[in-house]
Amino acid sequence: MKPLLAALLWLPLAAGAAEHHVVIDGMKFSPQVVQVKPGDTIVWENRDMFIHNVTAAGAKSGDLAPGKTWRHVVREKMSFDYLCTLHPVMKGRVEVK
Ligand SMILES: [Cu+2]
Repeated sequence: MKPLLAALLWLPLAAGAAEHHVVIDGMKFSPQVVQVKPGDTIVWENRDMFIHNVTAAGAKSGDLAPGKTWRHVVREKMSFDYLCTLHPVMKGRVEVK
């Protein structure tokens, strides 16, 4: 994504924006479904002993080593499914209300 476009899409954290945590452990995302609002931040934390990633069309964490976290600000009112491309059975969903 071009820097200008990224800047235009970036929304300051509005009052009331929340932070949601998804733990990656035991080859699972939990909670598997997270419900958020635009402007909220989701933090994925890899507590597993393996490398995992969070991958969707508009959200790509890159590979997360054990102990790493990845923060993602939800900018659009659009729900999406994601998976770990290293272990495609690992799936999750972000529901944006
Ligand atoms: Cu994985």
